[in-house]
Amino acid sequence: MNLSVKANELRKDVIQLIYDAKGGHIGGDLSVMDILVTLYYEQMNVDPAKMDDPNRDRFILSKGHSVESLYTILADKGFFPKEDLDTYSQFGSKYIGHPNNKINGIEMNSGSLGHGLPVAIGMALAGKMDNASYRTYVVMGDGELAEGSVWEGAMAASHFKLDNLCAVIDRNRLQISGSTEDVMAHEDLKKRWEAFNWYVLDIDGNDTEALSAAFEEAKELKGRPTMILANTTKGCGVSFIENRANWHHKVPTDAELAGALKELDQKILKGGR
Ligand SMILES: Cc1ncc(C[n+]2csc(CCOP(=O)(O)OP(=O)(O)O)c2C)c(N)n1
Ligand SMILES: [Mg+2]
Repeated sequence: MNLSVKANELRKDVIQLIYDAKGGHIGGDLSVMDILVTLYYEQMNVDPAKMDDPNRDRFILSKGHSVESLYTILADKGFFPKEDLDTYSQFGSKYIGHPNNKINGIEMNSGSLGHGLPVAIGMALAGKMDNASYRTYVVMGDGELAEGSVWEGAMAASHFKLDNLCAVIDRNRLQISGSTEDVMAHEDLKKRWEAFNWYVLDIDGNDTEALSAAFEEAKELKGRPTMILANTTKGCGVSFIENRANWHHKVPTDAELAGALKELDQKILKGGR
């Protein structure tokens, strides 16, 4: 499967979903898509019919506001019927604006930033104690790193030598109100995670081949958790959404919807990014 094409097809679904529901975190959905596609279509051992399998890989979308990207993947993979998403964001629907573990495929409620890494560490530690073979994956935002609980997790994961844990930071350099470096500076991010004794890979996070290679490398590593610094573009794939803080949470107009779908169709026709 061409993962870049799949990611752009799902970007179209995300934009349509947000347009129809008149709400959603579009910028972060588009930046994280290649990461999620590489995990769900290539890397992770998760089966929609076996979410009670103790050996399934665990996944937490800690930047829970990007749930629309996860929804389109789970629907496409058959975790629930695609029509369920017609109720997205409607009163009474379980398909709300942040991950909800009442939905097949979702392990943890998230959205309050800073909680995904600590919970993932618990899952990975439990896996070690049980001598289990599953791996645990967690995806965080870069703005999310302003939460102190992330750094408590950074300490704990290396303390417990959690080589069955792979974290990813969607490093799009924007958070809700502007540049991460203006709101709460993070650099030098690589050195910071290395100082906490993580193995750090610094890659192009919108390149599915680079992502595949990084996840494979993490699987081989022993004695330390891996952090993938996935350098992405917020709004990736749509020129007028890319790198603009005001598209963190915004609904496209009719003309913007048409323009966005057209840009993505052109990329799909070209067979990639
Ligand atoms: C604890 C907490 N504080 C504030 C928010 C509000 N909030 C939602 S998204 C967001 C910005 C997150 O930025 P980032 O992690 O960089 O996400 P991305 O750029 O990938 O969308 C904030 C502050 C929240 N969800 N949780
Ligand atoms: Mg960000």
